[in-house]
Amino acid sequence: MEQKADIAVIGLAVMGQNLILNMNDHGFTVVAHNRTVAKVDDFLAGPAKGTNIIGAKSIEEMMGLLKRPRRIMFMVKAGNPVDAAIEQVLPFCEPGDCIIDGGNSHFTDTIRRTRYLEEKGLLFIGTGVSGGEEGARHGPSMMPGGSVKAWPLVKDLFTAIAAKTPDGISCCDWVGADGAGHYVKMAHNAIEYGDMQIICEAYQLMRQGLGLSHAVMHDIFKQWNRTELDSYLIEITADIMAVNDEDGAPLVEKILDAAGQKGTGKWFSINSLDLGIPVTLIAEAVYARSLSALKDERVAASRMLAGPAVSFEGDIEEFVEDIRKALLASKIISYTQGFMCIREAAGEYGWDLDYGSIALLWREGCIIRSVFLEKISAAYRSNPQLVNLLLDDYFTSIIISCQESWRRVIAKAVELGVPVPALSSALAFYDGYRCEKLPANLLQAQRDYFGAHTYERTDRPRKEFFHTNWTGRGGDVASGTYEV
Ligand code: NBP
Repeated sequence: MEQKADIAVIGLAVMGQNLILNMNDHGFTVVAHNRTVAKVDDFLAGPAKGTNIIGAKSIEEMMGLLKRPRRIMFMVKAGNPVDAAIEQVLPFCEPGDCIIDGGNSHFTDTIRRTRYLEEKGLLFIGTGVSGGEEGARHGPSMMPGGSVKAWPLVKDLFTAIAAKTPDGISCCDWVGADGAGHYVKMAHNAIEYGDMQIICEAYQLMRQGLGLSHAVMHDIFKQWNRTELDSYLIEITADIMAVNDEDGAPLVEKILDAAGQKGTGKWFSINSLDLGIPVTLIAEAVYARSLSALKDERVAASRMLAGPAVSFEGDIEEFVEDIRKALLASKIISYTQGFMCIREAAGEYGWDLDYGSIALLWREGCIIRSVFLEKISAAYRSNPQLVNLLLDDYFTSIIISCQESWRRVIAKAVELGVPVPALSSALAFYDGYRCEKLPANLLQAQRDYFGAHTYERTDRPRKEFFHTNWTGRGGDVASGTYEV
């Protein structure tokens, strides 16, 4: 058997097929395999017809067609299917071969798999592949991590097929060891949750609060896309506003308001709790989807729980500009929180990450692509030790210039009874982060009062703990000072 293929891809669902066609376009010879073998024939007779793509009916045949060291990429459902696919190819692997998981795997699975395969003398990459079907076909954002020695084996192929920025930089670069790539992909998806939710809240304010038509909202989103908000998600929102159903009514209003989710936003929110980082906007975005899914309950509640009998009074044009600024400020908070969590994860899991490079990976080829990411990249490039994006001059000046509008929007939303959980939690975070003295002193007093949990004092060095017998009835024995 002639060993002529550069890479094998297992998994011929939407992502696998499109990625293979993309690789073929860039001159790589790909051997395609799928658990349900009939899909190999369908692919070769269909989308792959007339290309250099080779089909393999078995793992053994597939492995025999590969150049050495062999590169085998999985585009299969995340979870157990990845472990099953690993066990299927293992008997045919030899030291130095590289297995790549391009699905949305949880980063802890990728850490485990990297160790497992490295112990067997193999190399493993867990890579985020973003941008959905279109990204996979024409250039995804790619976030590879895993065995460091594996990067030179895939670098040319990955950087060739990935999306490019307008100045030609590939949206693919090595992220870091073991699960770092999949972690960053999870963070990307979670930020996407946040971006989508704040846009939806802006729409709700304009629809429910101001009563604007879809034609007007289409124009507003189009105009916003010519500002700092310039992004794929604002662009498609403008498009969506302009699409009417067969009867001429806006299609978006006929779509059931019950959102789905596949878990990456939830994973990131859970991880943020584990790391102790307040990723409040993204968590609110996840909960907003959960609340939306309670459709039947909400319909019943809407008939029983009255809101305020107030309607908007004021200058609509000025308020729309306030909403734009609230959106921009909240977006800054969302990315700030996302990068706070990535930074904490780097420390926790031992990854050496380049935050400026990560922001550029998302510049094209993915759902959160936006002009804004250049500014994040520039902030980290000029100060790699930047503790928090909010403290970068560019972001500080924007958020300060937006905050009056942002406060007016939240106040008005509360007055009108329009739910804006992500926009308002972003403002609460901003006010908390910039607050020198939070009420946690009282909280610590309460904890010490009822549970002898101890407290630190403002007039003593940190890590010295005190307990007070608040009632005179408690003892002097304090609880341990461990943190969860
Ligand atoms: P799916 O997530 O729908 O997975 C279907 C593929 O997994 C099929 O090829 C199926 O083979 C294979 N598979 C399963 Br299920 N169990 C298997 C097993 N035990 N052993 C071997 N193969 C198995 O495909 P997708 O939507 O193309 O996504 C692929 C990956 O990319 C997923 O991890 C997904 O989360 C990620 N992703 C998807 C998107 C997107 O927009 N869809 C975007 C970014 C990332 P079969 O044909 O024999 O059932």
